[in-house]
Amino acid sequence: MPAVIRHDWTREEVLALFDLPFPELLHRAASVHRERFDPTEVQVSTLLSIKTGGCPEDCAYCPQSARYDTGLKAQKLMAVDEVVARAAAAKAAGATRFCMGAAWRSPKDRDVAEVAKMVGAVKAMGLETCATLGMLKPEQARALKEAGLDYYNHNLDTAPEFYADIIKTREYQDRLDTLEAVRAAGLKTCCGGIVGMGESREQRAGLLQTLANLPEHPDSVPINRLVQVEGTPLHGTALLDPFEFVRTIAVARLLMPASMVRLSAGRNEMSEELQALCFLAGANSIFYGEKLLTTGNPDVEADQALFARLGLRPMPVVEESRTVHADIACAKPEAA
Ligand code: SAM
Ligand code: DTB
Ligand code: SF4
Repeated sequence: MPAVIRHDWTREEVLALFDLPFPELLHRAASVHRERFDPTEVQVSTLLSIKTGGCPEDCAYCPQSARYDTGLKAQKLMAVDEVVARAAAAKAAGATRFCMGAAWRSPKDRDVAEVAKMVGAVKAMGLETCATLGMLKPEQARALKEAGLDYYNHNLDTAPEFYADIIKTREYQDRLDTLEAVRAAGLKTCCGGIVGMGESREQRAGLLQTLANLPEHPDSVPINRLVQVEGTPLHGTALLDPFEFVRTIAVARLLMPASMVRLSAGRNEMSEELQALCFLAGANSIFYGEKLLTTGNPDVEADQALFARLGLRPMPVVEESRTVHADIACAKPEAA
């Protein structure tokens, strides 16, 4: 019987998982991973920044905030044709999901109309579609769903109690409201956060606890390790112990057994051995392609070689069956 899907994790329970001896934690996470997934399969998503820089928000980690001098050149929204060409290249390289990111606080309705055209065209190519455009109103989420959007990425970023140290221009509740609008529109959610921003272990546990106690577990959970960009307030933050990063992945896997746990930003600064440990700890998704949004990611050839050395394969597009599987597991704990 696969591990039960829970939404009532306490902070103490999550911290107790973090505190387990490393081999015990990895064994448990790897076991839970195998209950619902083939551990040799890794889902591959490619990112494209469709609107870069000049963002009014103050997210202390972000190179795209207009408030920090990071040397980034702001660019206006990309033309639909160019996005389609980039999606075709991603598909040819082996990606199955294409994620379009925009440096907006929230899109205007005319922006949503333009992104809807991109979504429709990318979907027609047989790729899964994902967008991350900032805060959404319910009708905007519905318009994107109608255009063929599969996933919407909107991160909680960190624990509620650390959030105000990182972002002051919008509230934690705003993020929860956008996630609610996204779920209500019938979109799948991609929601995670960033570690290595100077938070404590208790705050890392708080991020994962909040994600797991959402009304539905996010379908994808990106765990980003802070990419330190010169000019941002978080540049120079003490580096997170790599084993603590692996623990974070393992606890995410244990708390959200049916979700894709994505080893996200920060891979370019990780050794291949560390990435392999993350796959062992239950990570089963990556960003694939030379660039994340504005910063570097491992080359496609390097990732293909790593997959070959580890015996990993790209995961085929997951149809609705996985959702059904997750629903079955959502039975009340007492019925399990
Ligand atoms: N502007 C939209 C928003 O904030 O929701 C969408 C794009 S924003 C760049 C998407 C996510 O990228 C952020 O929520 C954050 O988790 C992640 N991110 C941004 N800069 C990062 C960095 N330097 N290191 C790690 N993750 C980062
Ligand atoms: C997510 O959680 N990580 C991605 C994606 N969602 C949009 C973004 C990472 C951005 C890293 C910094 C950059 O390249 O600008
Ligand atoms: Fe803007 Fe998003 Fe960057 Fe925050 S994370 S500054 S909202 S692009």
